[in-house]
Amino acid sequence: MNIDYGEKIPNNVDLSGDKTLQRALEHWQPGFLDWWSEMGPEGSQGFDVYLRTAVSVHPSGWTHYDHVRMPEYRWGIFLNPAQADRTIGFGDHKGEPVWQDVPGEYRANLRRIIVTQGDTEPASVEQQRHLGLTCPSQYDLRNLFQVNVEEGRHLWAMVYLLHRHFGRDGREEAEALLQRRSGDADNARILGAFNEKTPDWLSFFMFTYFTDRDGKYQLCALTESAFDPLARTTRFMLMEEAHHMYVGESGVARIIQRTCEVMQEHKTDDPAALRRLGVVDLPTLQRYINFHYSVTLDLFGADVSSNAATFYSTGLKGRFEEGRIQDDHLLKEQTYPVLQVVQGKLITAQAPALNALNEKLRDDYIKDSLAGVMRWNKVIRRSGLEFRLSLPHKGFNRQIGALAGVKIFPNGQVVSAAQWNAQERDWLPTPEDRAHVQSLMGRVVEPGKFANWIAPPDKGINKQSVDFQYVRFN
Ligand code: BYC
Ligand code: FE
Ligand code: FE
Repeated sequence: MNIDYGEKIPNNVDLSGDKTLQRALEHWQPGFLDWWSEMGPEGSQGFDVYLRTAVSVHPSGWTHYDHVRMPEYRWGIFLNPAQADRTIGFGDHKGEPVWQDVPGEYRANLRRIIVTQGDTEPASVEQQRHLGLTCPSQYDLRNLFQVNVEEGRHLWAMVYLLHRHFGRDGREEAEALLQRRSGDADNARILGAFNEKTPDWLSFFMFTYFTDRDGKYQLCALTESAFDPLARTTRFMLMEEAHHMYVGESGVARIIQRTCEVMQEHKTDDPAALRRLGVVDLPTLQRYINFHYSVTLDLFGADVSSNAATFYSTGLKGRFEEGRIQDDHLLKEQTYPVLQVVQGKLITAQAPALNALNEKLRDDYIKDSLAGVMRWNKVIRRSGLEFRLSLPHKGFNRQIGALAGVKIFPNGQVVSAAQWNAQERDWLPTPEDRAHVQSLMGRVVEPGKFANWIAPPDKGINKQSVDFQYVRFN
């Protein structure tokens, strides 16, 4: 299961054993590299960056760390080993052997899922492409680039499936993945959150905390897939994902830490004063949480969705930790609670469980998201301050599903458009908030130095010191 780096496209799928496929992917590769140089991290071309590269898919030793010239990063194709005799765990085909090829009748849906997953990966790189110019430290710059190269590799993972299993339309979809652009008016990325801007590092950390976590949950649902190549590739992607969420959680925690230090030192919680002192005040941080959390909740799709029911029944996409759930894994009889607004009030209705699978995955996600917010609050509590961060109500600021368009405050109160408009500034980042955060963004690249608005991390990467030279600028 070691990865062959002697090949033009590093892989552990015996690519050289299928010359036609190898040629097709080698044909796609220059297009990918062109996309990377046009839309990948700005100004990074000559940098040597201390990056981890996958050298095996074995959990105990899959990483290798070294300085890599950025555009020479070796993107490759890595699948977890096949599990012998794996059977389908849910839906109408439960108990049958998993599929190594795509059944004709599920081809369109599988392609759509793979394309949607694949589309988010380059989208996030595009969203983050200017951030290197305003990094708060070398350590953070290195983490940004690590996330970016791995999202690039996640695109490769999906493109491999498209080329290998979907013939000509797969190749066309792979091409289209390089054509769409985040935020483009004519050719946007597929899902809402991936067309938003990531203009500053607070947004970046919020994105990697909240939106990469959608990645975790969607990938977990796909590791259950009856289509075994998808299950195996998403399982490996998840190993990389953990670091992305760590970058987000620890990044936000370090911002909170620094703000609390300044609050204590100057004995103030006045946002205007704190802004003058060059840190992110906690109410602004809360508004960024509200924004990124609500935009990410939309990524789970409509609360009641016939697509979700079909994906599950046909074995394409399971639930989070399907194997650990004690039920019939068919869900024909069960119901699941979903929120609705009836006569201006939020009520809980019961939907058929099969149709409510997007909502179920969203609920699993919410639990996980909350845990990190509690850890952020510990940072504040340890500083002896009263302020507490929270997640807004599930219905806050939603654009997808039954609650789309309904105005709901963070506390869950359904309000009129007029009430919403009067208070929106308290709940979502204002242009002034964004301008303030933007004003903090300088560029700090001296090893071991950090911008004023963020505390250093507790530890470096791969047991290196915090002041290690993570990036050589040449
Ligand atoms: N924005 O029946 P519904 C990651 C559309 S993140 C815009 O609920 P479904 C990463 C939907 O397409 C993980 N449109 O849809 C993170 C449909 O359109 P049509 C990404 C949306 O299919 C950070 C209609 O609304 N992976 O990896 O049940 C950095 C009806 O909706 C949105 C996946 O998402 C939206 N937010 O559910 C890098 C997994 N939501 O057909 C990477 C694959 C829905 O009416 N995707 N629509 O025109 C899926 O499983 C499903 O497509 C979704 C949507 C769960 C996303
Ligand atoms: Fe990814
Ligand atoms: Fe990620």
